[in-house]
Amino acid sequence: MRFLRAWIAAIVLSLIGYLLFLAVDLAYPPLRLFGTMTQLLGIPRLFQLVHQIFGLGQGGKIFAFTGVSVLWLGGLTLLGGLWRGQISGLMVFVLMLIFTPWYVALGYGVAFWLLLDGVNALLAPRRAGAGGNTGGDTISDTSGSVVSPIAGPPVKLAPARRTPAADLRGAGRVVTAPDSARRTTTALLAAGGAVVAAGGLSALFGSGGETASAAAVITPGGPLPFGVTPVSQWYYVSKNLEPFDPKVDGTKWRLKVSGLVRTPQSLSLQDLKKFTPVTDERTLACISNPVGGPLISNGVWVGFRLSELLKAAGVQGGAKYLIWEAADGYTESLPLGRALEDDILLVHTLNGAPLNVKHGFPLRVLIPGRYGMKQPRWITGIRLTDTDEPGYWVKRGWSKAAEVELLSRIDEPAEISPQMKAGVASAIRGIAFFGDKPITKVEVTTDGGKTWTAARLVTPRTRYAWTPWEMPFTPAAGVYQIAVRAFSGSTVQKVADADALPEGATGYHHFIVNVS
Ligand SMILES: Nc1nc2c(c(=O)[nH]1)N[C@H]1C(S)=C(S)[C@@H](COP(=O)(O)O)O[C@H]1N2
Ligand SMILES: [Mo]
Repeated sequence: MRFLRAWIAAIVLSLIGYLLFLAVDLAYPPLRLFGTMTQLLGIPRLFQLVHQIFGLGQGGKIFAFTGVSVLWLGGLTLLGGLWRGQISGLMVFVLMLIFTPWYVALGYGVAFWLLLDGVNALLAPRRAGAGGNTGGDTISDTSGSVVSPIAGPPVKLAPARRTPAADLRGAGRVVTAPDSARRTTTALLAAGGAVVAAGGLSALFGSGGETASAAAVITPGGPLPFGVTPVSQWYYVSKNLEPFDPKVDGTKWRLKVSGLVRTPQSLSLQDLKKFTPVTDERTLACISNPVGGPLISNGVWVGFRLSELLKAAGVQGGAKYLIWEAADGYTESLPLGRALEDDILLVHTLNGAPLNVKHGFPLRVLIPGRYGMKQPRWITGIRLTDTDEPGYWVKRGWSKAAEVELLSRIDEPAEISPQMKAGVASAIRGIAFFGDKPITKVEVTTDGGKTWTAARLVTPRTRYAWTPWEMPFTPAAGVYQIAVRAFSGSTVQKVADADALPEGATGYHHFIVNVS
């Protein structure tokens, strides 16, 4: 019963905490715990293990967050069940110092203490020693007296055990009715807590994602140009669980330009219109994309040049780094020299529609040649500094520069159960990409690398878009080991297999096709 009451207190505390998180952005412990745990993914073996078990995308994160929730609620229940309010509160405070600021830890410690005492006072059986089974339920002080959890002076415990006389006097029966009522209430509240916890988790992972991406459904006046990824199929990677991605209010949003600038700026979405619009087709790739993986997309963006904004703000002499700030607390940095080049775009439109929540509304940055981790979404601030402040993933062991590796991928036939019919004229197709550098040649093998044939390249419309390629193929029945490799001038795609962490995956995309 003590544990059930602690469970109720834990649920109430979590609910209050979550409301505070929504209302005033107070750090939410389960989310903090989750953030601390993602740091562990900086350990290569762990990262690989998690990705092997759960694949890419949100699967691993959902598992981790569920684990964290269980840990959080279970931990509170255990603490609250083992010790009385004050001690439990103190333990909560001390343990939370590991992953939250001290004032949050203090607030939660005190709140849990009060909640636990409150719940115990309301729901604990009131028999002061009348029943032999109440020892665990009463709060006893060292003098052996029992402090009534309700109110009033401590009651001296005369006999420690129930006496037959007490039974005869009916003492036991007098309290039986309210006790069972309390027991029922406790059970109901505890069950309610379980429903709330389950509901919370399913709301988090169920429909939440769909509503967030519903805004992505766009009808651009016709079919997209060849090789452009529809927003609905755009890859998605986030440090946040999708329901916790920031939902920015466009009317209140400001882009702050601060630090070592002559004229600090605070720009509304309207203000951005004064910058010269630039439209460009660009490919974005995630550093954790494995060889042949899906975490790469290509779109048509509209925005303006970072260099124009920096000119308006006026860069001060001592500035050496540009620090990006984002609505979700994500940060990244870039040496100022790179930041001043005019190929960096701040974009608000993808494939003809404003960025949706998932992909960075209202503004994100595109930096050619770098992986997605260097390019924050939901940006809120640009700060110029004289010292570097390593970014979110850099602090967790990922590449500092995060420059895109030369890569190529086979899309047709599909790697998962590839189907090709003997004697039917078909083609092997795919894409190749090298960030800000051009693809000059793509070669395909169907015999495990004994011979290579040059594929036909589809010249990209812009410099920073991927290069589609295809090779006609009319196979006879048999088993084919197909693979692809790309070239950029004298640079050849790395043949050695390397894991994504820390510099991005390398190696050839290859698999076996059975033709019958
Ligand atoms: N604010 C913010 N920006 C971010 C991230 C993030 O978690 N928060 N993730 C980065 C990573 S690792 C990648 S690969 C791209 C993914 O962008 P997309 O999901 O729109 O494809 O966003 C980048 N920008
Ligand atoms: Mo990424």
